[in-house]
Amino acid sequence: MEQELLYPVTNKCRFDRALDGLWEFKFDRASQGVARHWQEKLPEPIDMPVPASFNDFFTDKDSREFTGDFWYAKQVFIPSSLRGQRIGLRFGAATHRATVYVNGQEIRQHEGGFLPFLVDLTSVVKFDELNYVAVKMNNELHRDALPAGDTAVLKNGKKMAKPFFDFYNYSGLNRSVHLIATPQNHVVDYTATSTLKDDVATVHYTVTTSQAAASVSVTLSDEQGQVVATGNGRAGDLVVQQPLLWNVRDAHLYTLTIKLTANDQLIDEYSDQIGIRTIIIAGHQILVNNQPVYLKGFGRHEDSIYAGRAFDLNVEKRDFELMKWMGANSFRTSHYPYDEEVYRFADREGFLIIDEVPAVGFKMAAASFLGGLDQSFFDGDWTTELYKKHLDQITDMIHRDKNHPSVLAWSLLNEPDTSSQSAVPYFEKLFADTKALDPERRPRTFTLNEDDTFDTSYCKQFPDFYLLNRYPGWYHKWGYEISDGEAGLREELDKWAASDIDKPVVFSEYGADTEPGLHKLPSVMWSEEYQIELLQMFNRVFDDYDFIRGEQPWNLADFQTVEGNMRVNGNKKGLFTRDRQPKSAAFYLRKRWLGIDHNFKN
Ligand code: CKX
Repeated sequence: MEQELLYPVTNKCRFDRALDGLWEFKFDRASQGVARHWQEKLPEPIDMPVPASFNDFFTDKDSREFTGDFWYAKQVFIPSSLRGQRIGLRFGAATHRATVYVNGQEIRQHEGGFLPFLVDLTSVVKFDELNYVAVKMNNELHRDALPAGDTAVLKNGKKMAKPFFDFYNYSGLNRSVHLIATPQNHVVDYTATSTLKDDVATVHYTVTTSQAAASVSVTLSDEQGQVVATGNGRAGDLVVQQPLLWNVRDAHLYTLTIKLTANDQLIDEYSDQIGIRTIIIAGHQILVNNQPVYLKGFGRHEDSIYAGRAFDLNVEKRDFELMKWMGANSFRTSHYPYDEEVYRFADREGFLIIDEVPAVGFKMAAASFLGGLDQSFFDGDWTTELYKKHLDQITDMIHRDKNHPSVLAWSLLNEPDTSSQSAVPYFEKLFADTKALDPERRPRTFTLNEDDTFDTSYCKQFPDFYLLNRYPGWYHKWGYEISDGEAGLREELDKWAASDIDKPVVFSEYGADTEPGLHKLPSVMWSEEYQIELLQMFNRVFDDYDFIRGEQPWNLADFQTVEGNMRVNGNKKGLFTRDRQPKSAAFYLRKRWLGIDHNFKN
């Protein structure tokens, strides 16, 4: 049960209840909690909302900046109506690591702050009673963990997170915790991949069940609820005549229903929405349903005022309305897999997602105000342990997100240091070990940071298409030198153009920190006018190179980071402010994007 990641549903055979609300909470500064049996009852706990990061609720800096062990707990009533079923707790995200206790017993540990895990408590449940769920968590950063960083100990003995990445180390139960129950024999997982020929689609499905017994039947229904295809067995093909395809910004979804029966008795049922579409990289084109697409979108963050990195349905709805207003059609889950609701939004709205694991900070001294030493990250003696966790999280991300039509590609790292030969063995193994994880074999890539150019990166041979993070006009050749920045960018792109590489290039980051409301004529950096001028420069360049097949400026909205002499209460490169209001550049870019189709350059 603990490897299962299917999205929880309630139906005739399954039970699902979100445990959102106030939980008990306590910092464990001395890591004495287990020794003091906090797993049986937290002493003098405070209230803490879930889902939420704990950091920004506090008014004292020691609590906001807390780094170390901390605990959540909740009394959970489990009705006897669930007796005989598999009982589990599904954590959407526990950042960054957690040990779960139920009624004082340790059940399971998990590391990875941005992907779900299941805790099987069938053997310890007390029915028709309150069960004490306690979660010991830790948010320390390490070089052999994702996302990478250090944990310093200040002279006053307090620990402090030193991230090698540019987003605040928000921690806690950042996504919902669900109490779930499934039949003993149940659907553990399914896959659905489509092929198209003329006007006929074939959806190849596979179903995994927890026990061999029982027969499997599958139906595919259209948006009107009409059954358009049926299948029997744990694998098969569902043939759909004149399918309503899932297209970019024109999404159509089908409902796949899987039933487990024995002696004509329904044992288990699981339904999910899928889309019929294909994804191919052909030369420097990205094809969806054999039609070229041009990505217009954003790098984003799960970041909002008060709840930090928690998933907030309200913020997500606003973000999708803003992206639609912009005429966008895509985004990257920078720099970690987002809450599953985000992918369901994208499935319904026809957005393409580049799904990214939190392999970020794999570069020492990514920026001066971030910690780190001056050596190649992949020369470090931490890479063996890191690799295991890295592959684990890629495996879980693909396992969780593989059936979403919105998922276009997998980003296996953000801005790793590939400017030294020592990175190559790590990448060779990573791209080999992840090749067969996705039944649909979607493209795999990673973002190249601005120091890792056509000339300096040793890892150009690995991506199926390129994601370039480039900052002329900001981190180099800034201000009045921006024209030299443009020339330098064109110089690099001319090398890509002249090379024998024929793959799509997408600009996955470019931008300028912009203080909302600061206006200057003529422009100066940080002003709204400068942000527009910088975007104008990049757009001029994009339109001159046919192999550039996408533009995703950094970032959709301003977001919180560590304190630093280059951060004014966070990163201000958003097209929108942190409370989701437009800067002038949003109107400029909207005009451009509403003027170019989703199949621009074709
Ligand atoms: N790239 C030159 C990663 C993002 C940061 C962005 C920035 C850097 C740019 C590196 O997570 O926010 O510094 O704005």
